[in-house]
Amino acid sequence: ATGPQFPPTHHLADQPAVAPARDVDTFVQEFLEELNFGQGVPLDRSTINHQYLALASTVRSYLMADWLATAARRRAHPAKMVGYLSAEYLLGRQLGNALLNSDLEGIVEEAMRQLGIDLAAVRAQEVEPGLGNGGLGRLAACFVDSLATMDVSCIGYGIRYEYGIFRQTFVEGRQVEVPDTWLALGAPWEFRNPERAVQVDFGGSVESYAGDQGRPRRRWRPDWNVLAVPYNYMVPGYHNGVANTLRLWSAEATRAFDLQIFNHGDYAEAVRAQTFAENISKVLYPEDSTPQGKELRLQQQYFFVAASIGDYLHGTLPEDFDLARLPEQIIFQLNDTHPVIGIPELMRLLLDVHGMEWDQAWAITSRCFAYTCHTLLPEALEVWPVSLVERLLPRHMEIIFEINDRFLAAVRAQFPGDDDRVRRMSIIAEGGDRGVRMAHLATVAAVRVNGVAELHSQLLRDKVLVDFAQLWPEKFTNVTNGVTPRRFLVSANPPLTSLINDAIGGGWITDLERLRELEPYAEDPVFRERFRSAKRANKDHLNSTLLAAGTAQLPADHMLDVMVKRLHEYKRQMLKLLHIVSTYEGVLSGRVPAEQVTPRTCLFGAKAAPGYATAKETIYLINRVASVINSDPKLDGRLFVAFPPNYNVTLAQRLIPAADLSEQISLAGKEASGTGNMKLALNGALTIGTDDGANVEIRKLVGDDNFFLFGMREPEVAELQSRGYHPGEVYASNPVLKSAIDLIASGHFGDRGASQALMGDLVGNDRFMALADFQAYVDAQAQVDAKFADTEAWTRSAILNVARSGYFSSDRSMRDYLDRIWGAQVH
Ligand code: 7GP
Repeated sequence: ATGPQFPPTHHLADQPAVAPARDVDTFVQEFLEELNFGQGVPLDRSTINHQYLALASTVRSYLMADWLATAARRRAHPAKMVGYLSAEYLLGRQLGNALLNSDLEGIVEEAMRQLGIDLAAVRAQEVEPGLGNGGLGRLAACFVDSLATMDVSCIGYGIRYEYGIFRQTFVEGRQVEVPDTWLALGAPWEFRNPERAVQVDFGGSVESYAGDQGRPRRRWRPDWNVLAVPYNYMVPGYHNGVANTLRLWSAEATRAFDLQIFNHGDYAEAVRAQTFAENISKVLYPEDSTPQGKELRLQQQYFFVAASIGDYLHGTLPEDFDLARLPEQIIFQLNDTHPVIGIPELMRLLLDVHGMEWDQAWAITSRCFAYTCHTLLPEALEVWPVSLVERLLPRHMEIIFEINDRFLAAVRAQFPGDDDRVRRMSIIAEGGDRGVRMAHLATVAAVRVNGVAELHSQLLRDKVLVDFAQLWPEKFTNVTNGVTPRRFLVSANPPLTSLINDAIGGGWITDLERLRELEPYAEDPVFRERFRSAKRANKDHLNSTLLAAGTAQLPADHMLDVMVKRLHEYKRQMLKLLHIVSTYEGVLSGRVPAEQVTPRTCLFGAKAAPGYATAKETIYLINRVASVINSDPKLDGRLFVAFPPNYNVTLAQRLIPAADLSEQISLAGKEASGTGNMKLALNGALTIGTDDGANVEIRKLVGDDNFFLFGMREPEVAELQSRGYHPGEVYASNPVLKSAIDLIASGHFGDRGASQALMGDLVGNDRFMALADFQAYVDAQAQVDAKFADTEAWTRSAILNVARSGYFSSDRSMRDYLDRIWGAQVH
């Protein structure tokens, strides 16, 4: 091994440049200065928003001290760095996290109390930065939290979208999207760093010229550009004085571009040009698990990746750095295919800007990237039209062709005469509309390719990328996802946190496997009662949040059964809805006496991509079912359906600690991992789930007695698929299922036309086999009811879920990336 290695974890930072005082009096003083001189108001005239901004700025200065100290220490002891490239970071609120990680909660509570400020109201003022869609974006946020906590040198690169994921509202049950104006009331956590702006070029053509000693070379003549301006966010580690950087790029018109037009006196054209440039970071594409083949999206991808690699190469590394040693200094982790255009970008810089020959440039590039795949849906893999890439990034297209030619030559050498294999593996999809398969490009160039749970990684190897796994078996690895226990347990669930602390101390917060020490407490009736009272406190807290949002209250004595995740057919919200409707139909038809129904509140949280019609129709149906069921006296208040709008990280932090049952019911082989499943188990919810994604590992760890498994396994799904699946036959042969579907289609829940269309599609197509798993699901739900009736047994299982979920810390995921990917010394 050569070059600097990753440092051991948990180093304390050196002294900061200016050490903040960390006492209440000083904090009060600093806060008032921010309020008076930063916000320009005296305390008695300040609004909650002034107070929020002043408090955030005050807290930020503490993070800044750590950030300066961390940077100074890293300069003195350089170590290999992780450049995490992600188009999404679903951060959640910053204030609570900053207070927790920098250990300022006590000081701030007392300071605000002395000033007569309502800290809870101030915290509620924060609009979370929703710069991501779902699992992939939230995972990136958990990973940067863990890396800071483990004191690993990392810079997270991404896009500062002016509008994040839309705010979801319901109008007569239908989803209506409202723009997310998260920056409108101020952005106290970021600081703009205009001197480090990077110009990003687009378009134009490529020309040949004679280089050194007359060597023929190529160079890009772009015809437009934008300025990428960095905004830094500090990522504090937990109680360790470390703050890493999250650098999000914002697009602005370049001065030259602007001035040139202004000088021609065309004001309107100058403004148009500016708007055009700024559109690039204007809005997050609200797609989840499907690619958006839009030109603007490719512009976004290249924009942030070119800025990030440029920033690292030409802004971060010392000027005289020998680029041959680049792989010892940096590993760029590609969070799905969105940043994969970075591969030809690095090649271009090494070839065209630094004058290297192909073999040397490739030797470097092919050691600087690793690729994480987050899906199993073939339709979710990005393919960009060659014509588009050629027009937007002509030099990159040339480089991609060259990478492909050399790669396919190697494939032919290994598998002579196997033209089919060559076609399958090519980076270029041939046929009418030629396309660039970004996952293939990533796999060819990456040091390592990983899936996000064991089953997913196995299916990547055996199915999605099987040809590549045959060629390079050592390239493929798994890193099971994880979640940060700081945000999703300590911060979200104070009652459970203090219960755990009382039992086993606080060491688990950075060493989550230590939750195992809770196992014996599952047998302690006093502990179990305290555990239940923590759940009740969380339910009350959730209720007060829902009340404030104007959403219906949840009955306190109900089982809280939650399904929170993006709305997608493969996740099968419809399957859960069918169970709800069949329970209701059982009571209506007299098949089941109401008093035999377990009191349950079924809670959904889900956004649908605005263009995803079936998903939106499903939301509309859930809302209609809710309004009928919630007001039907025949159910005697035993079944309740809640669908609070705008599920986001903030709501997740309230909801997850209150949950009793976690719904993880995707069709086996479709959910890459899931991370909500981990958060819920860690907070003591029992899972009802299929053998899919990380459910497999959760069940293995918590034990079969503490998990409700149901449904087809992946090989059975594949088998049924190839045999031919006929949902209509399932419908016809299962009277309970048929009655539920018929009740919906009859218009009992309103809008008969919409109901019939959705049920028609289900019975006719059922792409994700909800009907095939229906009976198994209903049977498993009966087991849930039986267990819930035995309060002590349920609580025991819930405690064991907490005790055995330590593996799902994102700290462990990061250690796995360090061991299996980032430390990897390759050929
Ligand atoms: C998600 C996967 O659907 C989910 O199973 C996984 O837990 C999560 O990534 C984190 O790995 N994928 C996305 O959110 C997504 O947009 C694009 O995938 C292909």
